[in-house]
Amino acid sequence: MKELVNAIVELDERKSYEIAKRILEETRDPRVVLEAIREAAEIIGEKYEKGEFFVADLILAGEIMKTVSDLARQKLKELGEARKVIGKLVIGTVEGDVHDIGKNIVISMAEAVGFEVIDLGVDVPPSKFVEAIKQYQPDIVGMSGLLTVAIDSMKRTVDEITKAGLRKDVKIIIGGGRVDQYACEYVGADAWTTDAAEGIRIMLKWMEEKSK
Ligand code: B12
Repeated sequence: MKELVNAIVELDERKSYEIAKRILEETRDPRVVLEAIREAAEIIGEKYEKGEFFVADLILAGEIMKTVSDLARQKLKELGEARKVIGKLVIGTVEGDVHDIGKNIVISMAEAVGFEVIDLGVDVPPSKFVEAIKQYQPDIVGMSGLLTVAIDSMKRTVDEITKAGLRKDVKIIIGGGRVDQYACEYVGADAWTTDAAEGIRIMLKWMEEKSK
């Protein structure tokens, strides 16, 4: 795994792709690759903060992480194929934020455990979340955001959902690097996480409670 983290941080796309492919062939465990992406993102974020990396590096890093996570997502899809639908999830990256690598990992994991997922994409305004809840009647709404300003977007989105009279119909989970318990309470969400696997566990628990 360390080898993959290093290759991503060195911004070597070909090497990252090859190592990820080898890990998936040898272990058949996409979590190893996803964990490497997480670790690499932390290091890249720190380098950006220190001024060692620039926006161009972030863009390249984003592309490499996307290539590698697509490989892991493909594997997750294969592993989850035969499952029946257990619930419906509407998810999007909130308004003002275009980071979507984490969101897409959550989508793959959710699909792998049996959720039907409606992906609203990135930079999603509150009104689009509201429309999607009316149209698809999901059990859960997931909001992703990595920028500090995304927290306010999440709050505006939850407020709009409440104003539309839909808040009681859905559970809301927020995720991404900037969220914590304080943000969760401020936003008015039901749960928060910075880890996709934990997010899936929370969603599965909600579906289990609902089916009782
Ligand atoms: C790659 C990257 C980019 C790429 C994004 C490409 C893409 N398609 O997503 C590009 C180049 C576009 C980009 C742009 C910018 N970025 Co940027 N970016 C990053 C970087 C390096 C990695 C993000 C990433 O993909 N991480 C890997 C994924 C797997 O992690 P994750 O998203 O946290 O997701 C995990 C969990 O949080 C969780 N999760 C996520 N969402 C959800 C949702 C739900 C419902 C659940 C359950 C779970 C969940 O599951 C995932 C897996 O476990 C981070 C650094 C960092 N440490 O995060 C900076 C970072 C987020 N970016 C930053 C900044 C400043 C910017 C720019 C403003 C730069 C600029 N000057 O233009 C722009 C903003 C553009 C915008 N409007 O959104 C800052 C944010 C600072 C802040 N506090 O606001 C960071 C933290 C870098 C830094 N240290 O300064 N960026």
